[in-house]
Amino acid sequence: MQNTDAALALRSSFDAHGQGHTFRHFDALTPAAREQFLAQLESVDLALIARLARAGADAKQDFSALKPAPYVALGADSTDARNVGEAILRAGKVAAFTVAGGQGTRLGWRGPKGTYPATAVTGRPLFRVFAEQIAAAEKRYGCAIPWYIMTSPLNDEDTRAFFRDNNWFGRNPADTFMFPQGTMPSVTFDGKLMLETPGSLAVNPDGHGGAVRALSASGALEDMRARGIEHMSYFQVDNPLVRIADPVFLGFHAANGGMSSGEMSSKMVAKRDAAEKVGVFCDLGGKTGVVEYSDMPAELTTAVNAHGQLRFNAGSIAIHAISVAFLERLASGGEDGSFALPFHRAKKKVPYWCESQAKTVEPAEPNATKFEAFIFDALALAAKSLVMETSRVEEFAPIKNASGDDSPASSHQIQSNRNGAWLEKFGVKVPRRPNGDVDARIEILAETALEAGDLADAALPREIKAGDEVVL
Ligand code: UD2
Repeated sequence: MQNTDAALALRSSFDAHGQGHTFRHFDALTPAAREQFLAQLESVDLALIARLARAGADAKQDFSALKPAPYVALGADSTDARNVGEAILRAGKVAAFTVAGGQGTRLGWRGPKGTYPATAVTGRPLFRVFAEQIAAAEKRYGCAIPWYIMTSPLNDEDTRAFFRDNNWFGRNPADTFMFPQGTMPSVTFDGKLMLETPGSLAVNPDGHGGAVRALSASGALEDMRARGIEHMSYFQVDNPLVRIADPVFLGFHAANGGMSSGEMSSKMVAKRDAAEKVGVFCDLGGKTGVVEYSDMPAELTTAVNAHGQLRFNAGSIAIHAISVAFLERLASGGEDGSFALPFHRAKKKVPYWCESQAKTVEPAEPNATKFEAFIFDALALAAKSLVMETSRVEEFAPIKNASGDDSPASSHQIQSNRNGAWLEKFGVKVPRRPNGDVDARIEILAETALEAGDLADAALPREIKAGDEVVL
């Protein structure tokens, strides 16, 4: 559209919003580069950026009335929930949904996070772990569990190639649906859009909350409708212990206040300690929601009750069940736009085009504000929501950092601890260190067992020795 009226109109609208500097190098670009840049600029919602930039640092949340959220405690009677969950799985009403659009910068892995070798013995990549679990659940419930994966424009191509190279992990390719999420421009601390190169803006993936728009825009929601899917099992790409088709959780969710009326439900674990970097389920004036760890005031993060336990203890492990009807409602934004997820702001180091050096520069200090939407903000918009407690060792072994907490090493230990505990239930002797950790590497494949009880039919060793590597 270069040199057309539309291009001129776009330029003057950027001028009018104080963002005319983005056209600084425009006239020196090749025709093809101009065309590409104009397409990117056209997708920017200038009014939204202006509003977000104006909201600025003063947009502090009021936490004075914050209370811990209610939840279904570990050990609650789950027989009915399991029956409901198994019924909706058998009826083919459940899809899996992975958010895999993050940049994985903390881990320092050069490919999409889902390609990271995650398991304790065979080093199965995260995507394979999930694919095998979905396949085992499909077999058990005699249904298809279509798998939707949100990538980002930065890793979409590599993610698709990984699935192609691995022959879709033996599942029907038509049952895996990938789509990239959207992006948001980063802005300087005074609200100016930034150039990453003379012909492109600095942008970032728009957060996992971007899933709402991307699920709708990609046709994924329509695809779910056509397949008769009613609920999505939502999980992050970094947790190899996630239970994707958990009948108990899906049952509690779907039967929340009457069959099929649950809109969004979440799993929680008791926080490891006050400093653990997980959001916390809270009662936000009568509605359950998550307050992210970085937003929570320190005095609330560390507050303890009369028993000396953390008062805000319900850590979010980012596992949700979400109804398709609710997502459709969210995607439509509500008649007055009040149903849209808010954007959170974070100060980050964003590579930018340095005029004096005439190249893209990685800043040493945060130089920009990134805007991201979070899926858990949808909880407070749900008519019916529920939080269910689960055991950390059963379901949460995320891989986020290269070392220390939430690292490959800590994840391997938790995986072995979980698998050791499963084996002990069937009388297998498992070596443990004084701190209780299993002193061996144990991997249990999804085809062998999706939960501890499945080991009843498996051929098990009598004893595992310290330092053994075992795959079952
Ligand atoms: C997330 C939660 C935290 C806790 C923790 C549990 C947020 C903001 N915080 O922390 O409360 O539940 O997980 O492990 O979610 N992603 C996208 N697109 C994006 C950004 C992220 O798909 O634009 C995906 C990413 O690939 C990953 C997940 O979202 O699967 C979490 O992202 P993160 O690593 O930024 O979140 P984290 O670990 O700080």
